[in-house]
Amino acid sequence: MRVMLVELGADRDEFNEPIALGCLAAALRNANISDLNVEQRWLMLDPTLPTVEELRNVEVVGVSAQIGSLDRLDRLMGIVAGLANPPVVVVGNLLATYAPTELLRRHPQIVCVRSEGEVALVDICRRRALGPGNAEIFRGITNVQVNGDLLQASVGSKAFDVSLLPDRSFTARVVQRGGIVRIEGSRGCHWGRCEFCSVASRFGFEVWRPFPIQRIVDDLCVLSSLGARSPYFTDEDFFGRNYDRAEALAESVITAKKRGEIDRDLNFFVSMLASDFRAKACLRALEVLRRAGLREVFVGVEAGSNEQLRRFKKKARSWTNDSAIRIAQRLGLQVDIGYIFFEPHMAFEDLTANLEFIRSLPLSDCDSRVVKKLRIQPITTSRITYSEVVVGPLELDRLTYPYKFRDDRVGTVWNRYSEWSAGTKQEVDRLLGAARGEVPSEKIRVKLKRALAAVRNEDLAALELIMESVENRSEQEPSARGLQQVGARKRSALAFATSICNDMDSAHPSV
Ligand code: B12
Ligand code: SF4
Repeated sequence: MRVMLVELGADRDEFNEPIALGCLAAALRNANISDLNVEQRWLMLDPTLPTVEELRNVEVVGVSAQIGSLDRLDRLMGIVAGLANPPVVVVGNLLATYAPTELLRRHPQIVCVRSEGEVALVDICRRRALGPGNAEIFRGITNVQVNGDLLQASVGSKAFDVSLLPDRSFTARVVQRGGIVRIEGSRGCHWGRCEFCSVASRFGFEVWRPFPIQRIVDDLCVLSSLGARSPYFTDEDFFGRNYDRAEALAESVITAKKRGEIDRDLNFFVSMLASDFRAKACLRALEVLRRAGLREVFVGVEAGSNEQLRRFKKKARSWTNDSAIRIAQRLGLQVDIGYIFFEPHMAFEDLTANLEFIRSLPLSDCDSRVVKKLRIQPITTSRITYSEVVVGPLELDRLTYPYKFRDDRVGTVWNRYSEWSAGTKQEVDRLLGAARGEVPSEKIRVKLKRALAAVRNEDLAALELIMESVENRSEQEPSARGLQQVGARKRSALAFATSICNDMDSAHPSV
């Protein structure tokens, strides 16, 4: 039986290892389906869609559809339509998870798998292996959680073997291209309540599932042998409040490094909650993790305004966030943050609080874009909370609802800022990807991160000028000369960051 897995790629110029494909390929190969042949295609590596010829004897096509991949999905469905005996097309990942109804309206012949795909895809392939028609029963939305029963509608499967290592067919090429190698240590989030976040609709409320320590260490050994030196943990909540487990994991990594099973220089990145820093056991674990190679932590700060944090139902207030960042830095870790500067219900004062807060943080290594607006995502509580500001239907390919700001002045600031910053997004995305990925040396990463921090500071300077002019109700273009000057500084900061990135590209071995 031939199965083709296709990762359609994103519209960002980041070279992220398609770990979902690796998980699905491993689950299929582990499933004892007779004569199974699994091929994997990643359009970021080879942008050509599979042809009619290539698809001719394929029985199941598993498509991973992220934000910004809809045009490729449409084209793929066009190719499939040209086949006399079309395969079963199973679509998973973000578009299928968060907008299955809209996707099925567009392509009624597909099977949409919400959330995790390991169990569902194996089951669909098993059915298909019994002969054409058998997979037909899956048509429509599937959360297959088999346990003897089909189409049992619950999200967040516990039924698959979490000790199974993902297939790593693409890792070596990701390393060669200076891309981002991904690894999983857990799934879900113990908090799961943040208004804007979709983690609960994927895994269930307050569900956090750790992977076995040995699996993570084994996976790191494989990555290390493939040349990866800076894997990125995709976990939304690396600790899951289980700090002793994290410490034990760190000890195991240290041992594996001593034994030469993991390269001594391997370092890694994790995402954590600001509230974690309040637990003594977490600080202990962080110390051991740092010795094991923890380089950087990402903290979802999201806002400086406590009103906004309360509306977001974050498990932190501005003081929790402030002290988290300072503690992380004292421990010698690089810190990156998530920040949702603009929110539809905010007052102008919240904008000011957000600007003051971000300026007060010692964020020399934070490379992320910080002037962003909230995305109202489907299947989140924010869709209900903000329903009165939503002004149109779901934008399927972006997975967001368009909205207006309650305070017109906030809306004006956002529009003027967006206009000012338009045009540099692709370039910044490429630089961000390079700073997060495999690098020729950690010194260069730090240099690039600092250069990106300088770009971010110019964004804040422009925002401040725009806010001042809107607050003073200036009829004029917002301090046009000042903005031009900031724009010129931003361009030169970007040129500097780009030169570092180009040096990095030439230092990577050729592909
Ligand atoms: C790495 C990452 C990124 C990277 C790379 C993204 C990329 N395009 O590759 C970067 C930093 C660029 C990024 C950016 C953004 N991201 Co992001 N990101 C992640 C993160 C942390 C890891 C993804 C991952 O590798 N997971 C591990 C793999 C194994 O899981 P998976 O991909 O979900 O695959 C499973 C299922 O989806 C399913 N599946 C997948 N493919 C298929 C195919 C078939 C056939 C089947 C059956 C099943 C199936 O089975 C897989 C195994 O169980 C997730 C959080 C998370 N932990 O998933 C957020 C996440 C995906 N990101 C999110 C968001 C919001 C964004 C941004 C919009 C943020 C912003 N404001 O700019 C941008 C969008 C950029 C873009 N245009 O794509 C949200 C998406 C929510 C939503 N409803 O849209 C997530 C879920 C975080 C969150 N909790 O809110 N992101
Ligand atoms: S802490 Fe992070 S992952 Fe958890 S619900 Fe909030 S935003 Fe989502």
